[in-house]
Amino acid sequence: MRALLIEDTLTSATLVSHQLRKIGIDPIVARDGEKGIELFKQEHPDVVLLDIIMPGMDGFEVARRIRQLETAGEWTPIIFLTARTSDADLEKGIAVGGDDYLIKPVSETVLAAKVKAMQRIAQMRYSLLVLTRKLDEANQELTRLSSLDGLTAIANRRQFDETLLREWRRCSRQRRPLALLLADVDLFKQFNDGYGHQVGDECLKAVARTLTSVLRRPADLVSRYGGEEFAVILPDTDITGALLVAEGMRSAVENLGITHRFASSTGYVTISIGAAAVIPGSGDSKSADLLKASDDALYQAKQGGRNRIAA
Ligand code: GH3
Ligand code: MG
Ligand code: MG
Ligand code: MG
Ligand code: MG
Repeated sequence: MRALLIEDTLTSATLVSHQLRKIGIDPIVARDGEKGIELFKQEHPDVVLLDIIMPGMDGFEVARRIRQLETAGEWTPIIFLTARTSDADLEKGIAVGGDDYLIKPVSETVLAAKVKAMQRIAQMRYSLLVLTRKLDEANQELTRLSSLDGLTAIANRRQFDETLLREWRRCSRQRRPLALLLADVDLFKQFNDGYGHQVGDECLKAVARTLTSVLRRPADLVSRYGGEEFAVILPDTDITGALLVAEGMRSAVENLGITHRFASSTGYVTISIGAAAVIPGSGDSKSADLLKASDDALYQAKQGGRNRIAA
C-alpha cells in the first residue's frame, strides 16, 4: 500500500507522513501540485492525500488533472486533507474528482479508517473489473459457439443463413457470381440402421472434416445444413468452379473409404451433390431460388444413381 501525499507545508507533510508510516503505509511526498502529478504518473500510488492551498497549482486543479490522466477503468482514490472548512470547498473537492474530504488536523485513527474505506472500494472495483472481463470472454465464446454445429464443429444452419444473405448482397453489389452446393450423404439411413447412431455420428464428423479440407478460399463456407446434409457457399464462383469443388468433395469423401456394406455400388460412404450458381440480383432472383436450384440438382443426382454431382 502506497500513498502519495501532496502537501506544501513542511510540518504538515512530516506529521502526516509519520502517521501514515505508523499505520503501515509508505508515503511518497510531493511539496507542490506539479511535482505531485509527476510522482502520480511515475509511482502509481494506491491513494492520493491532497492538500488544497498550495503555491502554483492548487489541490482542486491537481485532482482534476489526475482524473484526466486516468484511462478508462483506472481509478485512484483521492482524499482531500485541508485546513479549509467550508461546505462549498468540500462540495467543490468532490465535484473535481475527490472521493473524501478531511479537515486538518486528522487523527491517526481517522486517517487509517478513511484509507481503509477507500482500499475496500478499490478492491470491490477491481473484482468487478475482473468479473466484467470474464463475462466479456464468456460472451464471446457463446457467440462463437452459437454459430457452430454441436456435432461436427463446422458452421451451423444459423451461420449458413447469415453468410448466404451477406454474400448474396455483396455479390449482387459487385456483380459477381455466387455458387451453392448441397451435399447429402448417400443411403445414410441404412448406414445408421446397420452400424448404429454413434458410428453414424462419427461418419458425419469425418465427412464434415473432409468437405472443409477441400476448400481453399477463406470466404468459402461449409455448414451443416441439416441431419446428413451439408451446404457449401462459394462466393465469386461460377458453375464451372462450383463443379470442380463439388468433384473434389465427392471424390474426397469416397476416398475416405468408410465401409458401407449397404451401399451396393461402391461399398463405401459417398455423397451426392447438387450445384447451382447465379449472379445475384439479375432479374428479381432471391437467395431462396439459389437454394431451390441446388436442392433440385441434388434430387437429380440422387435419381441418377448417387455418388455423383448434378447442376
Ligand atoms: P439418400 O441417399 O436418398 O439421401 O438416403 P438417406 O438414407 O441418406 O436419406 P434419408 O433422408 O432417408 O435419411 C437420412 C438419415 O440421416 C436419417 C437419419 O437417421 C440420419 N441422420 C440425420 N441426422 C443425423 C445425425 O445427427 N446423426 C446420425 N447418426 N444420423 C443422422
Ligand atoms: Mg497547503
Ligand atoms: Mg438428406
Ligand atoms: Mg433424403
Ligand atoms: Mg442422405
